[in-house]
Amino acid sequence: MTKNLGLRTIAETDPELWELILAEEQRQARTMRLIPSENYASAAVLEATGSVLTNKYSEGYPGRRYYEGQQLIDQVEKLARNRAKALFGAEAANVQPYSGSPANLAVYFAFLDPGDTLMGMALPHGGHLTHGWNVSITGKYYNAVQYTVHPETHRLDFDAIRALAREHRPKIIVAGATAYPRIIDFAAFADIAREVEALFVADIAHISGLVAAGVHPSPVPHADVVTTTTHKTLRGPRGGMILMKKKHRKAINNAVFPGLQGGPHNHTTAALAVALAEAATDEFKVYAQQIVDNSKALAEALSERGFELVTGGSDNHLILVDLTSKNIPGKVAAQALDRAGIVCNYNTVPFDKRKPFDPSGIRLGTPSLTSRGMKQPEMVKLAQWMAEVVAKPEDEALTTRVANEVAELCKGFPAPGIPIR
Ligand code: DSN
Repeated sequence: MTKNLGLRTIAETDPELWELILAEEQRQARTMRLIPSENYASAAVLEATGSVLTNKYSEGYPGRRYYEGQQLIDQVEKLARNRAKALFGAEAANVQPYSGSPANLAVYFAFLDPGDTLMGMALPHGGHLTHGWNVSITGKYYNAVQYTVHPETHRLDFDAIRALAREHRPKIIVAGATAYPRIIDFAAFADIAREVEALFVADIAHISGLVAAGVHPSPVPHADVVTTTTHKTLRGPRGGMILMKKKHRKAINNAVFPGLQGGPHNHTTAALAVALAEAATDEFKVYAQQIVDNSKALAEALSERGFELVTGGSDNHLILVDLTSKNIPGKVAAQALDRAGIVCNYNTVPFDKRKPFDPSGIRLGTPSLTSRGMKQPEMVKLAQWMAEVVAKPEDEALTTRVANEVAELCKGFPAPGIPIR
């Protein structure tokens, strides 16, 4: 008897797509993933993401919805919200943003009018598109003022940031980065924001897992609002979240819904609740510390092999390598490394002389490798492979040999959420 269409597996209904999923599973299992914004969600997080909660519409918030049938969804959203508040010590939380960009946009929508001044870190210096970069809606609808890192140290320069804030009197100051390898001093940002009477927003998308585990200082005591994605170091589903002081709850909630979004993605909210419970465990604290230890070990091993690191090292999950002295563009290096089973992304470095689509650097991060249980010895092996490949990017025999060695190493470190088939 043939099964009803709705009961068949992907393999039965869509073998072409199923093959692609299996192949991607293998790619993720056989390679060393160094993209610092990626991770392996746990089997439990994936299970919630694939649950029937995807079937439900729930515009509104728990207790105030525009659809009936919310008896269980309300409980799911409250669980996620309460776990977020407890984990980060926040007064209030909104777990509905679809991802980090909508979370940031909702915050701006709550507090800014078009043309108001927004101050954030310039994208080529490590900021994010939504911190006011010119091609983003946030750079087009608002008067965006962009701070950079110090021309020599390549670290945040609080004297320059303060001077810029005094000059432009922004309504919002954003701290946070996508390519900054050092601790961010949130108290220093808060002090500047207070002085110019700006709202202080911290975007901790990259580091929220480190903050949750206490291995990076938290902005929660200092910031009016904290935004984050949920799928990077926090290791949850793809999504976003906003933490805030209670006094901002109404404005932010109204900005997320009905201001910017429709129905929340309940399957994602449930998966976030799972991830937040995982992040509250001692095991996660050990994991987060190991991310940082691995990053430092990889940075040291790369430096020993002549790689020039922006700021000279790393105190978080991320390393930015300037390949100028190796005479190889970031894109050529990233593509050769990808062929060798080492997956990273090319990236601008501060004051880059090359173009963003063909920049001087590569960006590395240790969250995914650490999720597989890799430690300092594997970081040293990785640095050795990277040095070999970057020295001879066109050598196909070399990249094939390294890809095979990487795959062999990966077999000993199963990736969370990927079944061994
Ligand atoms: N796309 C993310 C990253 O790779 O850093 C930022 O949102």
